[in-house]
Amino acid sequence: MGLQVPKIAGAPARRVLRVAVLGAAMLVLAGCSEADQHQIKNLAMPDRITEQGPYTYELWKWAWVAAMITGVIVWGLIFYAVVKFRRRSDDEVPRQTRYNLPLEVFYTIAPVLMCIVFFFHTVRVQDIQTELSTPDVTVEVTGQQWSWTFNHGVGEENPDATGEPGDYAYGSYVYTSGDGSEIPTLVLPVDQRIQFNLRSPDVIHNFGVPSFLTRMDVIPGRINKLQVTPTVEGDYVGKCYELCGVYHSRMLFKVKVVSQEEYEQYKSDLADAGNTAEQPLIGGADTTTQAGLAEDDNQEGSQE
Ligand SMILES: [Cu+2]
Repeated sequence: MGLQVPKIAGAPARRVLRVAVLGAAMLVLAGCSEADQHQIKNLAMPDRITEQGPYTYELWKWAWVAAMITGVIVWGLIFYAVVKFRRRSDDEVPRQTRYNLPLEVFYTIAPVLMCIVFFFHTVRVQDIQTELSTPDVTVEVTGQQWSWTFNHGVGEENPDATGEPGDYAYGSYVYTSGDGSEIPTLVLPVDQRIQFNLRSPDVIHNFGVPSFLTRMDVIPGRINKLQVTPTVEGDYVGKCYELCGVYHSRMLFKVKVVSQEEYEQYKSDLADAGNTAEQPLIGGADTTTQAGLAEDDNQEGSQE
């Protein structure tokens, strides 16, 4: 209705316009592949594959709902004001000072209430994501410039171990470590509560798997602990979420959630390959190579 079509062209031009609009709409819709539709349904979040993931997703979803309700109210008020208080004659000057007490009380209290509700639910979900209970499996993870080392324990687990040197959860370990030419794989058993003990020998990294819908900083000098329970077998990806230096982009890793038998098999394959250690490789002098760099161009970091 608001579109200006040249008068001389008349009806044919309108038809051309209609076809053009229809064509454009079809193109846009056709651009929505199945993957896009899946993304839209997920509100741009990855599929949840852990017990803890859905809590993050629900928080995200309801934040969207709150934002939409706020949007509808604000848009409604804008359009109402535009129409109701439009200028009706050229020399009309509206009264310059005016207020509406109920409206002002509303737009002071509503945002405060929203912040309180958001805060409450954010803390609730954060508590769930950072909760530490007795783990079924403990994996020692080292984020070193510029890759990851994953240490899997062999034998009985001591769930009360602190992870401090001399107090590891297992008596011996098998490990895998990535470097510039190889992206490491983190293999995990399904339906087990897994604790990641996160360590860094150099700078702050951040351990994250999008499908877990959680992540945690990896900070030199301390052990950060994160627990998740993967519930869906499959292949996923993970990465470092902290801009940690020049080769930060190399800090990718693969995640494979497998059955308990496959997990045991994986660990014995690592042992057969000679990747065994009495204590987990936690970086510093223990990290085998300065990942990603040639021997002679080592930078200060994990080889120290
Ligand atoms: Cu990093």
